[in-house]
Amino acid sequence: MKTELLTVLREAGDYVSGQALCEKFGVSRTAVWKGINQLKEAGYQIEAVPNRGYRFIAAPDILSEEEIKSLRRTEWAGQEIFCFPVLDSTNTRAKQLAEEGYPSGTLVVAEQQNAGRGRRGRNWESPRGTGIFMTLMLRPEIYPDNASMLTLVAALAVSKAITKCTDRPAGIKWPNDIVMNGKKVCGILTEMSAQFDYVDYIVIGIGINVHNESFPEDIAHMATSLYRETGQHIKRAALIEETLEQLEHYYAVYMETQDLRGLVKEYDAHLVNKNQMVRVLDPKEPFEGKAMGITPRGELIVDTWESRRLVSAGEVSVRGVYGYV
Ligand code: BT5
Repeated sequence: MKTELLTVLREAGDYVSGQALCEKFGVSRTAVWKGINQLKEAGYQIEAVPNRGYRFIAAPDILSEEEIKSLRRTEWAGQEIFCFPVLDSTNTRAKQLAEEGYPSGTLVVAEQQNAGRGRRGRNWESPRGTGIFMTLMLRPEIYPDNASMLTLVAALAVSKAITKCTDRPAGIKWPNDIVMNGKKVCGILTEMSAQFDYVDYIVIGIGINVHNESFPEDIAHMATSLYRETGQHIKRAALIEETLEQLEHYYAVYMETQDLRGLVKEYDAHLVNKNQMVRVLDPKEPFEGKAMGITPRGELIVDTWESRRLVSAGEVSVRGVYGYV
């Protein structure tokens, strides 16, 4: 009921009479009144004027199922939403839901993570209320070999969504970092459960720094937030919705060929490493070269003095020769 009330009031953008709401939901006036009061208690500003009805004024920055669902314009992403005040990691929870049989497109969101994870056992700083910590679970009919490209698909979606919500450019540092003014504002962690020739499920974990005013000393030089970049506190639920919409779009392009051939141009246009000198931290043999763009399989093309090398995500990290980018 709260979700439906919110959706109707939001979409109306004007007064909706108590009577109209009663008729729409087939409930009593008292039930509508109670629903409105619950929304107000949750922090929504809703005006009530006798003889005119209720009017939506503003939403708080909360990550509840109602809030995200009332903004939802997607077809499949986020059809099922689970919001938690605290989790160890949204990726871990999303994997459990996948094991329990929840459908493709299920979304897990947390206000805080106690054990937020980066790649290869690294940590993701996830303090309460500062950011978006979310994981989308998918059950794509693809070969396991093609799955790692979904990280790049998600990166493109997040960078586009950030630009739409903030009006500022957000680039991609290959393969999974979103960068503003040379600092990391978002990281993506894709994990998979697969058999030899098919994928059971994939979870795409996305961490976006939204309201952070500062960062722990060890990452302060390379981390930033949307607030630090824009001076504005944007609404996280709106950014989640935008990200899911963009993901649906780019995912559809990816699924046409199960690779990135339809997205290479757009990805390269966002690639902050492009034409930059990079250091590839290959555990066998680190090397340096100039990043030229990506291949249709999502590898980074690096020109060294001797040859052109293709770097696969997952195996290595890439740093700028002169700093993080
Ligand atoms: C990533 O790993 O960038 C993937 C981060 C994915 C986080 C999301 S949050 C929702 C979901 N649930 C999870 O448990 N994880 C996902 P990687 O490329 O390995 O980068 C990790 C490194 O980024 C760390 O070693 C730090 O140097 C730095 N870092 C940690 N927290 C950060 C933050 N909040 N902002 C910017 N940089 C950070």
